[in-house]
Amino acid sequence: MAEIKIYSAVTCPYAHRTRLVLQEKGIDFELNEIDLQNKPANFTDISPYGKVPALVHGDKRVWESAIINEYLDEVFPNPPLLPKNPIDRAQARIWIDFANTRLVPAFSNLLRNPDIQKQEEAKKELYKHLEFIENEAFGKLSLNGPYWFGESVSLVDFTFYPWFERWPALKQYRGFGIPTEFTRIRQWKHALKELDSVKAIANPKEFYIEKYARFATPVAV
Ligand SMILES: N[C@@H](CCC(=O)N[C@@H](CS)C(=O)NCC(=O)O)C(=O)O
Repeated sequence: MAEIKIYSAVTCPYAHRTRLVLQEKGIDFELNEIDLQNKPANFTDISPYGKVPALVHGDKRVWESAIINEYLDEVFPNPPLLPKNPIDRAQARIWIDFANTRLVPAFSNLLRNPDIQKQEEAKKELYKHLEFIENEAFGKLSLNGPYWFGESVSLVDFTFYPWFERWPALKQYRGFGIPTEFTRIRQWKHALKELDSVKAIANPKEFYIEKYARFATPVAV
C-alpha cells in the first residue's frame, strides 16, 4: 500500500501542482479523486479547509498546495526542486507567493467575472503580471536554460504551470491568449509541456474549455 495518499480533483490547478511534483519525483502514491460538487462526508477530517489538494502521509495530514509541495521536496529530496542557496530559495518562495497572490487571482477574475468592464480591468492586470514575469523572472533568473531558474526545473515551474495548461479556456471565453510579445514565457510553456512528468498527466485544451464553461458563462438560477 502506498505511503502517500493524495486527495485531488482533475480540474483543480492547485491539485495539479502537487500531482506534478509527485510525478517528477517518481513517488508512489494512492490517488483519491474528489467530486468537489459532492464531497465525501467528513472530508474535513482529511482536509480541514475542505479543499483539494490534501495529502495524508501515515497518520499525518498536510494541506495547501504550496506547503504540500515543500513538504514533498523535504521528505523525498530527489530530484531537489528548490535551489540550494538561501537567496535563491527566497526568490523561489517570492515567485510562489506571486503566483498565489497576483497571477492566480487575476486569472480567476478574468475567467469568472461576467461584467465586461471588470473583465477589461482583469486583462490589464493579467498583462501587467505577465510582463513582470517576462522581465523579472525570464529576463534575469532563467539565463542558462528554459526553466524559471534556468537549467533545472523547480517547484516554481510546477506552481505556475497548471494555469498555463488551462490558458486555452481564457482564450476561448475571454479572447486573451498569451500575448506573442512574451516570447520567453511562451518558450517556457513549451519546455514544460515537453517534460515527462507534465505529459503523464496533461489534459487537452478541449478538456479545460468544456470543464471551465460553467465558470466563464454561469447559468442564472
Ligand atoms: N490555497 C489552496 C487552494 C485550493 C483550492 O481552492 N481548491 C479548490 C479546487 S481548485 C477546492 O478544493 N474547492 C472546494 C471548495 O472550496 O469547497 C491551495 O493552494 O491548495
